[in-house]
Amino acid sequence: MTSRIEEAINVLKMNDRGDYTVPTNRLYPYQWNWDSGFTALGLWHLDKNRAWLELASLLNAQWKDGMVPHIVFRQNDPDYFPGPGVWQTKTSPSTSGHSQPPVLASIVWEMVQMGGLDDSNKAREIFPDLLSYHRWFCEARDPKKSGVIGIIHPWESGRDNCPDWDIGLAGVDVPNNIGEYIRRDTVHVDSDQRPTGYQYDRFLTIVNFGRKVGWNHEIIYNDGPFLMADPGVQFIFLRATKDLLEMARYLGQDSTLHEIEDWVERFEAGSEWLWNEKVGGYCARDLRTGKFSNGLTNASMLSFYAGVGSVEQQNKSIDNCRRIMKACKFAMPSWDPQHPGFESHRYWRGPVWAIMNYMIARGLSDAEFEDLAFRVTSDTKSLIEENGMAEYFDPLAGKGLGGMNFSWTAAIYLDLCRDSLTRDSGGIVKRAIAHGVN
Ligand code: 9WN
Repeated sequence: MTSRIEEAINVLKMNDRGDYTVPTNRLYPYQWNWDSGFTALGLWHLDKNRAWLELASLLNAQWKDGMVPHIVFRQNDPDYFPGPGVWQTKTSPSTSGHSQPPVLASIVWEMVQMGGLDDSNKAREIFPDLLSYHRWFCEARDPKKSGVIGIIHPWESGRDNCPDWDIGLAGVDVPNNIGEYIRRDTVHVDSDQRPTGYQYDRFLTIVNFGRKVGWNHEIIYNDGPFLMADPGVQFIFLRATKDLLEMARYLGQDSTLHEIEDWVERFEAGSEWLWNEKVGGYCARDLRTGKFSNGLTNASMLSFYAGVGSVEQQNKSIDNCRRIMKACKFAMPSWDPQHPGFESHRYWRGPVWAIMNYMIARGLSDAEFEDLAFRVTSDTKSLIEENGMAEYFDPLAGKGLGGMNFSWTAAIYLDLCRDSLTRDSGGIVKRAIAHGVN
């Protein structure tokens, strides 16, 4: 039996498609935005050039207006639906039509801090792209300058079928002819671990609207079928903007400082709109109706990662965090287990995700809740060590779910083992990198 470190290296090699990495074979045969970000972090510990190439290939698909799309389609693969023919973005390469949680600047900043001159030079090369990506978020996803990011599709949150979106999806009118499509995801994974048909009908209705208006983001923001604020994207964006600012200072990008500082101020202030006093935490909220989602998620716990909230708000979030952790064998579930709608095995309605845990643990540690940060990190390690590189995990039973041999789980595991990788006294890592471990 190979060690989990060797297995993680092998997973990244198996999913390597030259200049990008697929999340996993067959289920997700293209390049995804935040997957590539986390994968680059894992790759960095093995091969720095390959890690930078992962980010460069993603940024190669950046739209002229600055958007980094959520999927890059380099070819048409019948294993995934909806493919390029459904999105029809008319871009080269073909892509989907919206974005995903903008982790890129945070990942780049992490790589620069861990690395040397070469890494700084690579970061300097892509800095303008990262800046224009953030500018796009500010303009297209907060055109009224309210300091609140609006997502136009649950897929833009990366937490696709979370109960957070139930109120927004209830308002999406599905036309009668929407029934004429064939899902591919449920061929690869049990359907009780995936979104329902009700949700897919609405996911596609929103995509069809975007295609109809030629992916004009002004129209989509103003008149599209779905517009919600997401604590996940809000806090990941705010943290990434703060990291971009640090990086700008470090790399001497002085002319950009003022603009980035303004964004930090704007989105720190705007985050208050997501505070749900009734629940005692940050919740998703419908931007058109003002209605709150009434449950806590793993994204709610990213407030520490973004560094927002008064002492009182932080204490309330921490009380909830402790309560939720007590109710689960493994932290941090994607939906409050003591709340209706919790399903321990269904995708973003309960399971634990290694990438979310990575960010939550960093935030808790930054805010000096070290005991909680430790619990999240050690649970992540245990889940992976006991079950392998699964896409997500059951927070009660600990079982690995969804796609297996998953790139971002492998990448986070390698990052968690960064000290052993550096030591590599038995040369296991070097051998695994050179030959693979089949
Ligand atoms: C839709 C690739 C992606 C992740 C998302 C995750 C899932 C896609 C899907 O897989 O979404 O984008 O088809 O289910 O929810 O976070 O980036 O791993």
